[in-house]
Amino acid sequence: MLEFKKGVDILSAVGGITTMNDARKLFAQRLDQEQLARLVTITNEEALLKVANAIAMCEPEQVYIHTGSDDDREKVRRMSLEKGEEAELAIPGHTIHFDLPEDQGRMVDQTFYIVNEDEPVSSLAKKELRAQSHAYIREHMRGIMRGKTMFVGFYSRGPVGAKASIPAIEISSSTYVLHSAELLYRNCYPDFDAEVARRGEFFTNVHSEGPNRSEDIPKVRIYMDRSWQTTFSTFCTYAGNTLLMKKGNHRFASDCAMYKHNGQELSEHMFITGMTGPGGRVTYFAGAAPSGCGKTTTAMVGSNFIGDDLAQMWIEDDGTLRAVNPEIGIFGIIEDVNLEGDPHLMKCLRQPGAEVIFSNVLVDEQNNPRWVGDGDKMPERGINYQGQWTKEMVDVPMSHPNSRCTLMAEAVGNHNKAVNADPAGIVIKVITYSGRDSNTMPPIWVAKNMEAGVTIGASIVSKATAAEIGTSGVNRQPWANTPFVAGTMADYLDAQFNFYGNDQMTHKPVMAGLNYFLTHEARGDGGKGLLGEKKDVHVWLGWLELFTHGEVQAIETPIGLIPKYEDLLKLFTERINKDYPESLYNMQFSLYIDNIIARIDLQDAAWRKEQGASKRLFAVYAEQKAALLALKAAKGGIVKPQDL
Ligand code: SPV
Ligand code: MN
Repeated sequence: MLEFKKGVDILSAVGGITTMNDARKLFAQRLDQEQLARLVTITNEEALLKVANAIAMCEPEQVYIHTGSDDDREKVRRMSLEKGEEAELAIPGHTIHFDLPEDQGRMVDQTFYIVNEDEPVSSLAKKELRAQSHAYIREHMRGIMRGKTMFVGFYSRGPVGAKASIPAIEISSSTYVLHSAELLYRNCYPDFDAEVARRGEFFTNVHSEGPNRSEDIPKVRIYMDRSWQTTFSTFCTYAGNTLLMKKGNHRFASDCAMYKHNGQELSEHMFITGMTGPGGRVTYFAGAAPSGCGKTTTAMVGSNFIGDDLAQMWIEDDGTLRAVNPEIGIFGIIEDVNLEGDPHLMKCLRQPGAEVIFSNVLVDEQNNPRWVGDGDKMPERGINYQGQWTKEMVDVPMSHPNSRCTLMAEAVGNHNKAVNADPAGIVIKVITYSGRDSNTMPPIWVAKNMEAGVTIGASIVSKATAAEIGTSGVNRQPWANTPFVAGTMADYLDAQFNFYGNDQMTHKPVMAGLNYFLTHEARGDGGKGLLGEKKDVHVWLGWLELFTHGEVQAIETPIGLIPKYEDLLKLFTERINKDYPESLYNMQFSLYIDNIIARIDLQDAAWRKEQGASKRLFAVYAEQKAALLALKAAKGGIVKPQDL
């Protein structure tokens, strides 16, 4: 169990401001008239104390309240160029930002949950005792903004007024961080007070890049104070480590879902997208995938793209599962983004019109951004995050594999802005889970019931990617969300069962696994590489859309329901005009029973180490394994769909 507001409030203790009187005195000393006038709009005392303590702790030369106005946005963009945090590229509105070579992904080894004595946390998370974090922050964050301007912005993680939207304050000395915040989140300065009153809570984030030098990298810390819903981040700039309104606050939102609204809400690492089906109906999906596994691409395949990273979900009074996107933009991996697989996004990246921050790509001699897999001829030379790069440096990729593009979702052709702005939320009818699995699960399998659906999420395995520094190998990635869940895995599993199993949810979603990463090598047909291509996602989602409306039948297997060949063939033709031989279908959808059983055994063993993990999960594993063994005895180790 997590207790809120327990232990020393570190921001307040280091800042030393405890009364509104002192806060107002400090504002009068540190803010000019214009900024003071802006702060009048915010009356919530808890929020004002947070801001006052951040100022007292960081000691900036100036404070700038970002109201979200066009003027403020322009000012931050301009300052970012002047400071050199960003530089202009050839296309107007496009800029480049470089993070230090050591700061190219989430620094998992330097990211900690601040915990009170005896507070249990996830076995997959790093924690530090409150006293130690307190000492670190006191030593390294006091005066960290001397000579700099502190920016303070008030945001809503979701449409203002939506049940699961949570307000947040972003405080940083980095113009790049604030520029990104404005592209990715809804500035809700005029509504902030009302939103805090409605939701009864808000999150606070304090970041400073400090001198931004490689030599300070050992001092990088990314702290999440769960008890006080406050993050601290120092000596780094990569948005995943600094713009903590994203993953830092996603972690707090997960705490809220587990410990304040258990069985009523979930905070997921999921895209949200709508697929158009027969008669023009739009069916909305929410799907989880670990970082770097095609979540953005999948999301953009939809006819009504909403978001690519996060979903705040709840059960509405009418019994539907609703979700809002806490974001309004994309901080997407850019490697392998090209015209073929990502036409909508490519338009934003290659043509004028959208405001885009490119990070850690190569800038060529024409001042254009270039990245591995962009589909163009490789440039001779350019500048990347490590400095000069030439084509001869064959062992050094021109762009970092975790290079990113930051832009507003509304710039993307198929984004549905009105739906993303609706506080009523989006009715979600399909939930998907995926990972990088080269040899086991088929491209789609649908859970027979909610318990099996929760089990699909609990059993994601995936290969490590460049989004996280210091990870390698194939790892368990339950719900693709465990890097962001602080509570114990057993608590999280319960929260999942309680949510999907809640009787109030009378309109249950279809729950399915997805896997795009099966290889020829694993199926032994002599070919090389992936069995499918990016655009096949249109078919997988298209089939799920039909299935959800009962318009295609499926084949029953021990692991769930799989599509029939004829239905997929039709969709391959209709949706992407592509040939789909039955031999490929057989490679993709035959059950490789030993692999599947090995996967179940691994999951079962791992979950048994989690104290108090729900028996419901083990029951699903046991049932599936018994059915697989029976099938193997009857039909052999590799079973074709036609033989089921
Ligand atoms: C991810 O890595 O999952 C991202 C980017 O979405 S980050 O902000 O680093 O989490
Ligand atoms: Mn993500």
